Amino acid sequence: MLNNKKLVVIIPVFNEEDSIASVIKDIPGFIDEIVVVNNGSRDRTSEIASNAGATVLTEIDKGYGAACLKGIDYIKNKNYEIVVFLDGDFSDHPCEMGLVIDPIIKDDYDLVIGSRLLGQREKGAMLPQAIFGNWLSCFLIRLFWGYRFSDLGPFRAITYCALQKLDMKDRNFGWTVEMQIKAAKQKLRAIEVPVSYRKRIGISKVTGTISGTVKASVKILWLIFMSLNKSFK
Ligand SMILES: Nc1nc2c(ncn2[C@@H]2O[C@H](COP(=O)(O)OP(=O)(O)OP(=O)(O)O)[C@@H](O)[C@H]2O)c(=O)[nH]1
Ligand SMILES: [Mg+2]
Repeated sequence: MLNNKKLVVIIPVFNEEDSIASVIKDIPGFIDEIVVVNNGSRDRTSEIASNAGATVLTEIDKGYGAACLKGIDYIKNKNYEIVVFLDGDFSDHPCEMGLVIDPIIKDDYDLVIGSRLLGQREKGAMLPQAIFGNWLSCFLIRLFWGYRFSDLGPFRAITYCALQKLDMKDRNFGWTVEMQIKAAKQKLRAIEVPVSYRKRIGISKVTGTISGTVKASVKILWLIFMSLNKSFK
């Protein structure tokens, strides 16, 4: 609870047994519930997350977005006012959570993106393909919808009310860009704050692999261009 607002964190994970306990341990005490959504990990991620105090859910369908959607479904009727999304690989600094929540609490923003491009990055933490892909996506969002972002970073906070309005759909790599496009289209009050970023613990699932990078890039660009179509939801 912070300023009388109930807060929840949703963490999608897939085989993150080496990092998930560190992530949970560094989440500030003002967070009311930590929800870890596991997608068929073949390691001890669930057990470790549960022992560290998180609520652990299992999503059968693979995919980052599918896990986030499962978390959103779980929190309905729980009266949370702010939802924070965070990765489970310890690349982001969970102790910086106050930075992404502050603009909502103090200035009434709807959505806050933690920008790794504006913040301190450990050398090699973001690969060149990720930096370029993020730049291109943000350039296109600005061109098509006039909203200026510098990153599609996973560490972000949104009011529950805005999240419901966005009616998120993407079940894999398009999740972060979908949220930003819809925020721009619906003219939500959105802002970025600098966040720190370090090399992940454990094995990369997305930008550190060729197949993950290709699939994510194709999906993100497809979603951006599809979103130009007014009837695309
Ligand atoms: N639930 C779920 N989580 C996933 C899936 N794929 C990736 N993740 C999680 O999503 C987060 C981001 O994946 P990463 O492998 O870190 O991808 P990345 O940040 O682009 O690449 P790195 O630079 O290696 O960190 C991590 O917490 C993963 O465990 C999936 O299919 N399901
Ligand atoms: Mg990562």
